[in-house]
Amino acid sequence: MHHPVEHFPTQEELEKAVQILRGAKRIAVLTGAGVSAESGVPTFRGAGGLWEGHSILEVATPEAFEDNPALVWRFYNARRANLRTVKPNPGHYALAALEERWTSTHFTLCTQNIDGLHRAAGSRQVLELHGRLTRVRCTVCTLIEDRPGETLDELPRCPQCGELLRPDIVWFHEMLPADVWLQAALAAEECDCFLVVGTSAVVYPAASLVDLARTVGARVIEINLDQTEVSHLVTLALHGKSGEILPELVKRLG
Ligand code: BV8
Ligand code: ZN
Repeated sequence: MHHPVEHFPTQEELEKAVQILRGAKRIAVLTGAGVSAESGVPTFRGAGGLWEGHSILEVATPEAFEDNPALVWRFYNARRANLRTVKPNPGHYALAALEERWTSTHFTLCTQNIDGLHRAAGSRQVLELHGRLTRVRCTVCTLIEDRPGETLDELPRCPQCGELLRPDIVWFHEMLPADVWLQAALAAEECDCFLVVGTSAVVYPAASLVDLARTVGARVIEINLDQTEVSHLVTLALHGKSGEILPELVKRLG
C-alpha cells in the first residue's frame, strides 16, 4: 500500500464541513479502524490484511474457528493484549464532544471497530456493528461475559457449562446483531448529515450505511487519509488524520 503524504484539509474545505455541520439536525457516523490507528490499534489494510502471514479473511471466520480454534484464539488473544496498551485519541474524544452538542437522540455513532475506544472516550450512543473484543460468549450455552484486560487461555472454557468460548464479535460470513443493524440503518435513514471516518468501506453491510444516508438526501463528509470505495458518494472529502481533523472541526464549531 502506498504511504500517503501528510495531508491536512484546506481552510475552505474545513469551513465547508463546519457549514454542513452547523446546518445538521441529526448526525449519523460510521467509523472504521482508521479512527483508532492513532491510538496504536493496527488497521486491517495497514498490515495488508495479514496477521502472522494469515489473511484476516481466513482467520476471522466461523470456518477457521471450527478448523483451528487455537489459531483463532491466538489471533484474538494477541489483539486483546494490544487493547491493554491503547487508549482513545483526540478523534474519539472529538466524536464524543459532537454527541454532547447534538445530544444522543440526534447523534448516532456506528462503529465497525471492536476495540471499545469510543465508549472509553465518553461516547454514549454507540452501535458496535461487529461486536466487542473484550466480550466472550459460549459456543453452546447463553453465557456472555465482558472480560476486559485478560489474556484468556489458549482454548478458554465456559465457566457455566465447560464448552468452548468464542470472541463475542461478528466474523466474516456471520450476520450482524439484528437489533444493532436495524438501529444503524434507521440512524442513516433519519440523518441529514453523515460522517464516514477512517474506513476503507469494503466490508458490507456496514459500508452500505453511506449510500443509505445519501439516498435520503443527507450530506456526507468523509474523513480519511486516502480515497476509499465510497469517496464517489460523498459531498465533501477531508484528507488527513481523523485524530487531527475531528478536533479541528469541533474547535471551529465553537
Ligand atoms: C454478512 C470483526 C450476511 C472481526 C469484522 C461471501 C460469503 C458471505 C459473505 C460475504 C461473501 N463475500 C462478501 C461477503 C460480505 C462480507 C464482506 O463484506 N466481505 C468483504 C471483505 C468484501 N461481509 C460479511 O461477511 C458480514 N456479514 O455479510 O452477513 C451473510 C451471512 C452469510 C452469508 C452471506 C451473507 C460480516 C462482516 C463483519 C466482519 N467482521 N470485524 C475482527 O475484527 O477480527 S470486519 C473488520 O474488517 C473490521 O471490523 C472492519 O469492518 C473491517 C476492516 O475495515 P476498516 O475498519 O475500514 O479498516 P481498514 O484497515 O480496511 O481501513 C482503514 C481505513 O482508515 C483506510 O481507509 C485508511 O486509509 C484509513 N486510515 C488509516 N489511518 C487513518 C485513517 N483515516 C483517518 N485517520 C487516520 N489516522
Ligand atoms: Zn456455556
